[in-house]
Amino acid sequence: MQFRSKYLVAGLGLAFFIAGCERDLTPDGPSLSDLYGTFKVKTALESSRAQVDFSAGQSVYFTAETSIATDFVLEIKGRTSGAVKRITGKSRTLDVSNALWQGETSQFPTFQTEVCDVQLTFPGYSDTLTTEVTVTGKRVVEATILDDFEGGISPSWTKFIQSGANMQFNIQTAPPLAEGSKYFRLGGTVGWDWLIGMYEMPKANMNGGAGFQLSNDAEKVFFNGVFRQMAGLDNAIILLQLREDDNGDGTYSEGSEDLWAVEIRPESAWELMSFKYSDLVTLVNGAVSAAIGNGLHEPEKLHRLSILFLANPSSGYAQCDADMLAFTENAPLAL
Ligand SMILES: [Ca+2]
Ligand SMILES: [Ca+2]
Ligand SMILES: [Ca+2]
Repeated sequence: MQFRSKYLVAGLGLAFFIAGCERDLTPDGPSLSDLYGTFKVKTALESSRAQVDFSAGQSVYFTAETSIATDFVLEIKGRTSGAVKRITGKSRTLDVSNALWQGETSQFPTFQTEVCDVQLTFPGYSDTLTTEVTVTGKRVVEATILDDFEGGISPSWTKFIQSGANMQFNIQTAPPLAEGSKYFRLGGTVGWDWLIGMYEMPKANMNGGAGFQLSNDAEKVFFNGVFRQMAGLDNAIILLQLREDDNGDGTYSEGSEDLWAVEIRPESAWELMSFKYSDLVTLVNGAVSAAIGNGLHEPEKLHRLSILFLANPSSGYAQCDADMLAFTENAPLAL
């Protein structure tokens, strides 16, 4: 009945007629007055709380109201980090259902504890609404983290690096950042082999030897990482390999047990990529092939994870950066 009182006040008899027709035509859809009125901001943008501690499980939502349903772009920007969270939609009102923020990032880096400027715009209209919210605690990542590189390169990795030219495989801190304040650089020139370097995380190095402790449901397990490639280059391949101890004898038998893989070819901007375990394939020289082992995706049998950094040996220097390598369950990682 809200629109009735609105139009009674406005004295628009015609609107009554339109609204009456609309109810017959689209009983469940938005009212015509929501769609075809004159655009006007009715309630300013507000934050549901001035301070939000994501580490304590808090979240924040934003409210605003316009006269008609319209496309909106809500952008939250960290004043210190430059991190951006973007929420888009089409509605007459912003509320907890369509403007909720739980500390995650749309555009890296991740948010710090900092003041964030919040801006609401409406494509096609000039109105810009603003407010602020202060992050007092960072989002807690629910994941089995292999490495976030914040403390250097984890000692749990074993590595093999070719003796090529301009070899990297080191920690970087120069912006633009991805997660936190450090990330890992893979780079080098190897003129005689596709392999430039390789890092492996054996099960024996995880959780004091207890292993990765992943779910046995391959539909629910995701490998995640944030990656980018040096601008102007496109020759790098990050090959992720997951070896399974199919027969449970404690070792991986080359050539007779499953080896799942995915090739990652990052763009120049940081991107969070997630791969569902059950989508991983067997690759032989880059081509999808028949499974080597029992052919079952069995995350609980993961024996070791390998990250191979490759490039065509004739293509010269190759370089990628990586951050926040982690497994998640039930959903891809959100940072
Ligand atoms: Ca990091
Ligand atoms: Ca085995
Ligand atoms: Ca298997």
